[in-house]
Amino acid sequence: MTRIYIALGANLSNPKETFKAALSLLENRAVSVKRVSGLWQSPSWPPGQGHPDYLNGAAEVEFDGSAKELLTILMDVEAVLGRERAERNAPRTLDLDILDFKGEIHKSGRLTLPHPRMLERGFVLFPLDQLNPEWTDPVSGLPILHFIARLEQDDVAAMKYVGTLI
Ligand code: PH2
Ligand code: MG
Ligand code: MG
Repeated sequence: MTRIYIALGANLSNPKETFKAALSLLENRAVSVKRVSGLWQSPSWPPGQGHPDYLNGAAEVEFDGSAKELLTILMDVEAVLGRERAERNAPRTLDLDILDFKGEIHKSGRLTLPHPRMLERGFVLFPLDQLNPEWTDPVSGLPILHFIARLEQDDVAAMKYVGTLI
């Protein structure tokens, strides 16, 4: 296990094709994709904005550089695949977030590790749990099941499993 996990998200154009393209662009940039979770569809969070549903997944990758170097690569791949940086939570063709980088804890302008809101989101926790049910939060040491059990029942019920990427 590399303990580098990336979240995939998209709610514009063709998310599944975008994810495939993103993973192959990552491979071209020295990010080796080890495993990909199943894909989950869920309403855009926060609710009530009328944005399209998201497709989400997660990938375990291997990478020899730093977390910041990985972030630069993720932003580059987002840009290549048409991501426009609009306001917060705006619909997007591709969102690549570092969830966990080898258990590092870090806070700077561009990068917060582990990902700040991941523990409250079923669309992050469900795919990560598929990749590694033994995952623990680097900050609290608590296991992923602790956070899954804390999710709102409505949010859990809205998570729809839609199969694998390939
Ligand atoms: N990402 C967001 C905002 N809202 N909602 C869902 N369901 N899935 C996401 O990945 C997501 C979101 C901003 O990154
Ligand atoms: Mg995000
Ligand atoms: Mg992001």
